[in-house]
Amino acid sequence: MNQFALLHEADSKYCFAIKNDEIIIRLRASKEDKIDVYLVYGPKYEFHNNRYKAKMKIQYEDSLYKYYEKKLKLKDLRLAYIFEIYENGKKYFFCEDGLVINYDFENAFYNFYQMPYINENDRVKVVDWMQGAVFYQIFVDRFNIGRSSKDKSYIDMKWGDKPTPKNFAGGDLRGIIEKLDYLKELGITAIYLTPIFLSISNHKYDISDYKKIDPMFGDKDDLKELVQKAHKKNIRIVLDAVFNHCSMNIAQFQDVIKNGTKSKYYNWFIIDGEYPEPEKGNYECFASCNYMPKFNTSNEEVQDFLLDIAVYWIKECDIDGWRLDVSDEVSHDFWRRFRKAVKGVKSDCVIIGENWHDAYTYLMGDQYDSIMNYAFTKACLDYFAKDRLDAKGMAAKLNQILMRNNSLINSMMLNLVDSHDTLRFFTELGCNKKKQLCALMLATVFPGALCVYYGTEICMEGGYDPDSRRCFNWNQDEWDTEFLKEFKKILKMKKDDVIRYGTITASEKNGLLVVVREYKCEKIVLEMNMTKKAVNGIEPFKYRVIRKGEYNEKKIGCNVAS
Ligand code: ARE
Repeated sequence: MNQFALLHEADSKYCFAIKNDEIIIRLRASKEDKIDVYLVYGPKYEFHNNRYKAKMKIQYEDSLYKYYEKKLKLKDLRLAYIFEIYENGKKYFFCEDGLVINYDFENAFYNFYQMPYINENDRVKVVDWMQGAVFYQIFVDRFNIGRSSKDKSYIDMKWGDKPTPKNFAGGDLRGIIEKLDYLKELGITAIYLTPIFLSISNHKYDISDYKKIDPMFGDKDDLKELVQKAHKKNIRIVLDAVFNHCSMNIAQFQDVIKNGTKSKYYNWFIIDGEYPEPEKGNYECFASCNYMPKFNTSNEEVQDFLLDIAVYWIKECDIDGWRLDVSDEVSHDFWRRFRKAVKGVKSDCVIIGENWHDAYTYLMGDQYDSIMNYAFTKACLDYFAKDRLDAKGMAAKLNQILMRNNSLINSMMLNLVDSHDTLRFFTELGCNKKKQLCALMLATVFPGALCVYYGTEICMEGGYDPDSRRCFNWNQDEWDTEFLKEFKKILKMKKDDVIRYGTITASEKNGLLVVVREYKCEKIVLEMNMTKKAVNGIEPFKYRVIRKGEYNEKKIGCNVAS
């Protein structure tokens, strides 16, 4: 047995409460080892004479490891446990002392693993509506121009012209309100808007007043109306919180430019020198964009300022969540306060970080609920577009991604294949519609929420920013209605309990990617063929979905024919 591969950590993604009296325990082992693993557990204060033993099941397998899992319902919330491992008839124990041949249960006081107590407020809370949500991401300037009397003189491109980094097409909040029926019909349950507050750019990631909606997009009443009308249709609204940085035009930064160290806002930013000098770039900013000075989020005054904004829009307009821009460059300390403030006014308001990398330390229940799952995006690129992964590699990759976090967090992940920051996935695929449907099907069956970038449903194309931000094409004569029909069918599946709450296994069989979701006595099996020849009746770039209930078996989402 490869004992170096064995891993367990108490109070982590390897041991976490899913309810007040239910926990999941995981053990990592080498993929090569042929072993049987049992969990030996009991009430902490009685472990020496009152124990149970349960077999653990392999639930995940990546390229190096397999992960055993066991769910336990507890009567006593103070749990002691160790692992009993069999290899070639030989017995071992794995405990806080590592791998041992004998374990002295009579004197087991120091070296068992433990869940000392399940404290309600330490447990990860699930935002129920996130499980199985279908998000629609809108880059506001490019979705739709509503009927309004707003000053349109800023618009400097014709709807449908090729976007440049700086031009304005005129999309706004009223435009979204007018398309709510369209979105409802598509199967959307939440909308994520890129920033909408006062800013001179078309993307509005450089904000100069966080309490004012940019007049290009509308006003507070428009946002209120959007939220109210969306709520009536059971659609939630999530806004973009740009709290890492602001615009250099914000009053506080301008004050520092004028008064330097004498400004009461000097410590709101991170400046090297008496005055910030944009030409010199002697202050921290987003990437190397001088016009986006970085907030000093370790400063409590800055924290208070930003928390006030976060709470303001929930109270004023009843929004349902925040997507956090560049969240990995903002302090954990701030996000902990942010969570308390936000959940304090609306407990099911979702918090979604924009961390492109492993965000485990933000996802332990005290900061965000979810992140934009760019690791999933990358896996999809490698499997569907770039031929860098085969089904076996893809299954291993998906398992590895799932093992980054506990399963409650996985059930709220925002899975996406593209966004305003990437090329359009359809373009990455060389405009292959079959592959696009396969990728969207996988993203639907995968645990969590799905995020659809506006225009995906009508096969919009686009290269890197700004090309990924083209105007939505409202000319229905140019839509592929067959594709749209298939796409809607896929989205419908997200509502299914087995997809919302089920466990997942991902594996490879005969070159097919096989994803199985199980919940109570329901089971859904997705088989996908990305090879160049037909396998088990599934043509290349096609999939088959079979639902297996307790008493029935039927095909529900089958597009096996080419
Ligand atoms: C503008 C130009 C770009 C140019 C850029 C830099 O349009 O062509 O490359 O400036 O000079 C917003 C606008 C952008 C604008 C940018 C700067 O939307 O159009 O770009 O402001 O003015 C990293 C960050 C991640 C960030 C991406 C873009 O970690 O947080 O880069 N995403 C958010 C938003 C953006 C937004 C900003 C941040 C700034 O979603 O829309 O840009 O507020 C790897 C790394 C990631 C990296 C990722 C992409 O995977 O690990 O960390 O993300 O690549 O580069």
